[in-house]
Amino acid sequence: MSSTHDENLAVVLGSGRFIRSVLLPLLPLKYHLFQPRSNTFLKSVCGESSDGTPNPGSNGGTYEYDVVDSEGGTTTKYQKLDYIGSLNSKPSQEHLLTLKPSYILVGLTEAGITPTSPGMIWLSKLLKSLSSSSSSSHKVSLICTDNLPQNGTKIKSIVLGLEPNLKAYLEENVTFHDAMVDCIVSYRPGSLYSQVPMREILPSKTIVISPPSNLPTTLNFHNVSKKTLSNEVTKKLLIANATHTAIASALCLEGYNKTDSINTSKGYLKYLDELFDSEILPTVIKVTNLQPEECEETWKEWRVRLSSKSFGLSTYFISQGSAKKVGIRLKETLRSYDRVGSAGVASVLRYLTGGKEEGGFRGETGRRGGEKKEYAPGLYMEYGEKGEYLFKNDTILNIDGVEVPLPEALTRGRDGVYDLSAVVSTYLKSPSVGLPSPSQTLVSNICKHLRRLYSGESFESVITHLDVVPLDHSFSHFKDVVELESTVDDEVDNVEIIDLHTHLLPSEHSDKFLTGIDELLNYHYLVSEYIMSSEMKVSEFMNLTKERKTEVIWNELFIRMTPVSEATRGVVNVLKGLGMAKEWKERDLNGIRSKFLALRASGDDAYEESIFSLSKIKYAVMTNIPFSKEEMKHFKEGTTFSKRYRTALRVDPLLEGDWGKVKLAMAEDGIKGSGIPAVKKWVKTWCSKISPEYLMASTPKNFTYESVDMTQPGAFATNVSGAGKKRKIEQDDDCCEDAGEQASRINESSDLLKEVLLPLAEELQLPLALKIGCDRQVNPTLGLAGDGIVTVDMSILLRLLQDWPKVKFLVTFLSLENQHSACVLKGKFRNLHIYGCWWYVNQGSLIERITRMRLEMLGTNFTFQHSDCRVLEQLLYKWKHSREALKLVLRGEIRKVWENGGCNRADVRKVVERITGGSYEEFLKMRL
Ligand code: FIX
Ligand code: ZN
Repeated sequence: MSSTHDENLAVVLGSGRFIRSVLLPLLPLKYHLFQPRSNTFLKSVCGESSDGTPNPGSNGGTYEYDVVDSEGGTTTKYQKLDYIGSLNSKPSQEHLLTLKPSYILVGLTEAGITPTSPGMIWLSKLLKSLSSSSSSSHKVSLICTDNLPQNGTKIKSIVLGLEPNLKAYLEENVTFHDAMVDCIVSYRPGSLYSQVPMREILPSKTIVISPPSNLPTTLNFHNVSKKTLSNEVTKKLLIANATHTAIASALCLEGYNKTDSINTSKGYLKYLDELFDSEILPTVIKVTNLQPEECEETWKEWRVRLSSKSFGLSTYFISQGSAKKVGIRLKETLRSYDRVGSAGVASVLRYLTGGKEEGGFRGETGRRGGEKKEYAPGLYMEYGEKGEYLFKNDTILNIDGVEVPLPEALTRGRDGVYDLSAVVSTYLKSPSVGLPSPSQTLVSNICKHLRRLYSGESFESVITHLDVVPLDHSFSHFKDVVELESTVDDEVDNVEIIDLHTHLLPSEHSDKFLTGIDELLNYHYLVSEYIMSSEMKVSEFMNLTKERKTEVIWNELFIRMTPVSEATRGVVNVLKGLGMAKEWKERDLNGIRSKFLALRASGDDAYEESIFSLSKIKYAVMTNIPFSKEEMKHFKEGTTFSKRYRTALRVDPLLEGDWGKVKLAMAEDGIKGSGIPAVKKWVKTWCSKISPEYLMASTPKNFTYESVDMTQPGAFATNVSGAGKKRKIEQDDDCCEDAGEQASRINESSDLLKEVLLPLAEELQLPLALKIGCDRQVNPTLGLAGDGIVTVDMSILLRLLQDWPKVKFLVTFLSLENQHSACVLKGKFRNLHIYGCWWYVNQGSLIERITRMRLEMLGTNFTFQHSDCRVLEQLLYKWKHSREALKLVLRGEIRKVWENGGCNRADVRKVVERITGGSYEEFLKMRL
């Protein structure tokens, strides 16, 4: 027994699998280990006497653990202990107090870090005995491996609570390191009491501690500053652990009991990638000073470990406590993003739905029965016909003044006894999660996914089609037409819309950000309306300053005349919506100008956000023109902007075959060469820079597309990517491998559409958005306002759809007649999605007519509208007008459904959500 201080002596409190297989082997120390409660480990190392008591551990012993490599190979390793005892036994307790260690290693699990746990009580006694010993100035380091934020600091405060007199001694001599630990540890299958740890190869950041200790920093053990530790903790919690929580319960529900089953479907990892890219990464960057690259690195490393076929953890085991894990690991993400993460939360809640039973709560996967297995002490899985499992819960919700355990509240929510959204919202607000005011979208998304899971739909199907609205039996059928109509109005008014084509640019692109009354009144729709009635010469008008143009348009269209057109009514609507009814009434243009300035006083980004939120627009797709130097400079500079905007690459000159413009833009971007490969490279560079939702162009009046007969001599050289009649539907033709080689033979009369745009759309899996039916510059003196309309030959689109079955086409038309033919085509081609009522058909009466026709012909497989806004505030009126038209259509159409056999709010919501963006997002994801 040592009575003097030993530089290499470590007291180990706890005998968990992690500390045994990770920390002890990592440090070159002599260990005296104390089991806090039971003595099973002690017995397994030292054996037991005939009366069942463990042999004394004074001589220590050796234990085994397994290390699994990436190939699945297992190596058994051995770790020596100089002493092993139990805090239950008097001799061990006495032995502990004789020790003078330099290190105290704590591995007690979260429940053990409390003032009443034996581990903490004996730790305090040990420190007290050290403080009163002759060598009390000897330094001691305490390292804790329990997954608790600021674990060292927490332990220190517990010790001080138990032994307040130790304050000065602890300050002077004991360093309580905060630590982050990271290593997946399971147990050797079949080992008694799951005693033998089985761990993965140590990851690079296995243990990170702060403040730095005098132990050497190694590849897996890091001494770091407080700041670095906090970043490491954030990365682990919000990236690695968050994705674990978002999938573990779902795996249980699908009947998988090991995490490596994540590989059974491509959908799981794809979902986690999407969660990381679209929700976790933006959140982490926002809430920390971490760079995207290091977060991506963390996800990359974790992703490999998570999907390692050779190392799976018990999904049931790790789903324990997930009600709280949602709070710790996913809350930040859910605060500002909710689309993907909400599915993970729904899977947790579905898993935690159950009824009280002896020993815990009983849930059902409903998937399979099987052998009863204990996954944690006293907790079982699959012990019946319905994939039952027993789980613990300590989250209690206060529902209408009554305390109800979460599993029971969820069961009642599922069965319609409680309002499910009230249960979900109470859970999110409860201390378990701690989101004081969860957004409505978050609650409704979680409920949406949860209902689908309750109805028996698999998690895989839910995440593949995130935006589907489930059948909801908790809503009853409409009792009368009044209720039906008011529900339709309510759903249409409140749906968050995806605006899939606008000309808006974010406030950060300052010179391109259009806002305020002068921009509103200079809109080209109003310019053309003004010029048609005014006697002012067009050239004279065009030469006026913007402010002067505003004034003449105001006087003519808003004072001399009554604003009855769609565009003029829109301006009045904006004024009303932004609190300028008085100024409108008094026709006070200057008052309006100052009010707009005042609205922007708190910053353009805040103002911009308020317009999006007032208009209830989820996000708007921009039109980003690589031919515009001024616009692209913002992307080149990497200016960041609000997530309310998404990008689209506008490439009209490629469609028009305008080599001149293309070459000029390429030269400006420093691209050498002018052949097909160079153009492709240029477009690809922009795609990787701005990550567009789609490529887009509006077709010129004389736009044609001829299929090329590939049997003709030379056809292959000019159709390297497979365009032409040979390339028919369902034909999986990969002949574009050598495109680069072939392309050198192509000269500038090459067809940019067939040889660049369409092949690239296919290669990059980017839809091609076409706006068809504009007759540009029928009156060129009017500039933007001088474009007309043309009805086009629909066989052109037909040929495109036939020849390019792997390219998705998003198409809208200007001519009413074409709209009908488009519906017919959509009924034949899955690679077509029609959207919006554009420009000359963006009028209430026409929107109604087109939308009704589309519903009748296509169900909900279309997007009813896009705004084409150029000025921020137009979002307010364009969408208001379109929502009004939609309400009128749906009141009638839903009524027909209701008269047929009844329907409810969920049925209305499904229609509304699909045609205002849901179908579009589904189309983008669809595999052709
Ligand atoms: O091609 C387009 O994207 C059109 O929307 C524009 O050219 C047009 O000027 C417009 O703003 C229509 O609303
Ligand atoms: Zn447009």
